[in-house]
Amino acid sequence: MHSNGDKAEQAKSNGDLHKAPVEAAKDGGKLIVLTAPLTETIDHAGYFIQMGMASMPIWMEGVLNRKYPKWRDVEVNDDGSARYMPAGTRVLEASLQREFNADDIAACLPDDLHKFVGPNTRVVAVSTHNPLGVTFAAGVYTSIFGSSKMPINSHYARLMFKQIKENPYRDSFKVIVGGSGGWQIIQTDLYDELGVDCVVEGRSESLDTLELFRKAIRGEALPREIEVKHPTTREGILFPDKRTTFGVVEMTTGCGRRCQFCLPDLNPQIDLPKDQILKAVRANVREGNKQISLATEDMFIWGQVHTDTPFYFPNREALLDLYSDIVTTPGVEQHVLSHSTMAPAVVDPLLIEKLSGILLPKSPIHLPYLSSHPQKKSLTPLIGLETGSVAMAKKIMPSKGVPFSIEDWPSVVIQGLTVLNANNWFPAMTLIVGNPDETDEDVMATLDLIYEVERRGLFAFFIPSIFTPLHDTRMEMKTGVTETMQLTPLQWQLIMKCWKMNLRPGQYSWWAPTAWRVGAIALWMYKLRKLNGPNFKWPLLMFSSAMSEKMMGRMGKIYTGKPIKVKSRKELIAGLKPHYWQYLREDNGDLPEGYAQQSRQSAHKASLALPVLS
Ligand code: B12
Ligand code: SF4
Repeated sequence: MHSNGDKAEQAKSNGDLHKAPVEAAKDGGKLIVLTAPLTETIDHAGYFIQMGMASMPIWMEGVLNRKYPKWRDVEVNDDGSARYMPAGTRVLEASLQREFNADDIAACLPDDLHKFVGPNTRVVAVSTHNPLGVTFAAGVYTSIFGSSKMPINSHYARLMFKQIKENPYRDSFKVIVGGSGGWQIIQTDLYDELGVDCVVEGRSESLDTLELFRKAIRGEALPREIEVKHPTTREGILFPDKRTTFGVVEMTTGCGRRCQFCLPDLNPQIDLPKDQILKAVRANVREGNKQISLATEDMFIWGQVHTDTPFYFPNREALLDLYSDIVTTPGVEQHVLSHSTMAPAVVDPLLIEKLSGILLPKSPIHLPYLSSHPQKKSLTPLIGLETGSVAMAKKIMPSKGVPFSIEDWPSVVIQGLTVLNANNWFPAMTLIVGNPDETDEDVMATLDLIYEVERRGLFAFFIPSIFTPLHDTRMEMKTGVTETMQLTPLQWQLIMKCWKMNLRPGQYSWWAPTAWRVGAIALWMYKLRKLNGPNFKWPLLMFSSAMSEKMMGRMGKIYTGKPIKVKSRKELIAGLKPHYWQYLREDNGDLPEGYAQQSRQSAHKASLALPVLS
């Protein structure tokens, strides 16, 4: 095993492909070669580097290079294949190995393609998460920064496609693209420019995916786009026996809350077997990974899918057991949370407290200004806030807060965040700006909620993004704001207020201050005022703290928010439908009036139903 960092990557990453020493593929190359963009494969600098690369334009790459001079140093195996690859590529590899010989398949980084692609190659399969940067959050920030709208990740994805297109054997193989970002190629119709033959939407385990590869190997024409089925059972999901980027191991698929804009929610709700998860964790450790992250839309549904209890009442014991076995697996030194929802923190605060005891010691994230943990550790799951407007929430995500009513969404957010912060969880919360039909009142309601968070001294990293109608979702045909120029003063204020608040713990979210504080006003004078229009001016001045918010409010330049009525946890619980009471945990307290009587009656009924022993 060695690192490929010191070679001619710098030259190649600048698009200068011909300066790299070219070794021919051994024995005519592999039948199937798998690859993924370099920027989606790296994992040695933590999650945030990839998120930063998705949002920062290519002209800001120097900022990253200074912060992480070695970010390109990816480890490769002795034969030149990749030591780690994004989980999607690894599952694809496992899926193909059901049909094809492992020796006929190689997974490598784009710069090493020439070592594996030869006259025998019939398929180059690409897995990509976000190749063109036209998704939530990623698009908006690059367009705010202007001139080159190309995010760093997109630059590297395009470079990979160029490397494949210019391969001397290009005529003898097909290029098949898959992964959660494949739809971006379909939607922008960049097939020819990128040299892509076919985009697969859906999972590699599908038999239709295998048939597609067979067709390509036979040299038959492929459809431009194909939708393949998602497995519907736990057994249908495969687990790779190799190392993945960030040690990503799947935990669940689907979600169940049915938000209208959401793509993963369209997948079947499945929680994956613990023994398989642990096997994949051990495979990562065996291959040198020290970090693990369980991929999920909502970690709290695991252990409660298709049971007698609704999935939004977490299975405390199952979750504690799973996470404790993961973090105590020998060799696991770091564990990072992926996605979750907010309501479970209100439903079961004790679960959060107990999980913190298990997970904090292995968290690599330190927030010295915020955390009360002795080593200042914290947990930062990604949680969707999306809007603070109940009217908008009813339209786009009526079940986001179940078991609580969506009418109580702002209270669920505040109470949930209170529980999380008390246990050193400081989530990254996404917001959607410019939803279809969004009114000034909707934006003001979201600002009210953000100001309430600030007033209560709570903390989350708020990540606003502009509404993107994701292909295949229930909002696919809707349009919201399409250019930053169209943003209203209030929408701009919301975006800039969120970032101003994010900067409070300062240098510890390195990419936010770097990206946003670098001469905010100078940048505005130089180019942003033309690009983003007059509505940007006062929000930017507010962001840069050029004048106090109070003063700007008095001048009528910004909206300073109004206090909102927040229900306590007890009040939220009291508002639950009585048939949900049976799922409450008594040790969390705040039980509704009449609870004791109801549970006595259920216990009595249960005892009558017991068989009589003689
Ligand atoms: C872990 C994760 C991350 C991690 C690590 C990513 C990595 N490189 O490994 C981090 C935190 C860095 C990350 C960042 C981002 N992410 Co992310 N992430 C995820 C998450 C939770 C799991 C991804 C995963 O590994 N799943 C498991 C694997 C097995 O699934 P998979 O990749 O989809 O692969 C399957 C199929 O797609 C298919 N397949 C995959 N490749 C191929 C190739 C071929 C040829 C074929 C036939 C099939 C195929 O088969 C596989 C299974 O069999 C997903 C949500 C989810 N549950 O999928 C979001 C998700 C993919 N991310 C998302 C987003 C928006 C982002 C960001 C843009 C967020 C941001 N603003 O910063 C960035 C972009 C990063 C970048 N490099 O540009 C969105 C995708 C939206 C989209 N593209 O349309 C998702 C769906 C989350 C969401 N609910 O919105 N992410
Ligand atoms: S809670 Fe998140 S994952 Fe679930 S449906 Fe809504 S947006 Fe999708």
